[in-house]
Amino acid sequence: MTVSTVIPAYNEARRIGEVIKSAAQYADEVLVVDDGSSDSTAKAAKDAGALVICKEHGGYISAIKRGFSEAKGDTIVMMDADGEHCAEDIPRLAAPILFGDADLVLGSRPHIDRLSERFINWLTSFRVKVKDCGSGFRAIRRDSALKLELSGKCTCGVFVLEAASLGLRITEVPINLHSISKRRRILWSHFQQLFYILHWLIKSPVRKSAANSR
Ligand SMILES: Nc1nc2c(ncn2[C@@H]2O[C@H](COP(=O)(O)OP(=O)(O)OP(=O)(O)O)[C@@H](O)[C@H]2O)c(=O)[nH]1
Ligand SMILES: [Mg+2]
Repeated sequence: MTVSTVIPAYNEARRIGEVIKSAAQYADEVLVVDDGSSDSTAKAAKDAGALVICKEHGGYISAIKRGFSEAKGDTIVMMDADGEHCAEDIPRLAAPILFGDADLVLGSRPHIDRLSERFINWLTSFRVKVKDCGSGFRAIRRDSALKLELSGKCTCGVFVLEAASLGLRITEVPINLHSISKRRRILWSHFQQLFYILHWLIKSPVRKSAANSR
């Protein structure tokens, strides 16, 4: 079984090199999807040894979907390029998939700063009982990842809800966060995201599935 790390990156030239070097210690392949950064993200990623896909701008979801289709590993770990995720957590995220116990493993953050994310979490938990449905640090079987449509402004809530509706076995593992100096902006897109989440809440069966916690 092999592990690919898929890193969507947009204007992350400053931090991406370190992220790739640390991810490469735990993954067989490190793939970066850059869709039109105006800085030197693609060059920094190549210099750090990643396989870089450059595409036309399409946003975060289109970048991770492209990463899913290009990844060679049986297990894909999605990870952010801004340095907040700790590469040392990759083996713990991938393990339940490698052992055949789960199809999707969510990285559960020690704290969720944004109010909008906490609200999305609460809403999502009406269908899938998870502690953190908005972390971008997740592991998923490649064949499962390729089944996801992922409509929405981001993956918050919808990733887990769609996965549950496909019958994927979902597990959560705690992750650590590096503290990075980055201003937390208000994600206005989360207001629009609520409509996509409501769509899945209405569409998916009433059964409340619980994710296993490790
Ligand atoms: N390719 C691509 N990557 C993106 C795009 N938007 C965000 N990303 C990447 O997706 C990851 C998550 O984006 P962030 O801006 O960190 O989102 P976040 O973690 O929810 O928000 P912060 O709390 O501000 O860090 C980062 O690696 C970004 O570079 C995009 O339009 N295209
Ligand atoms: Mg981030």
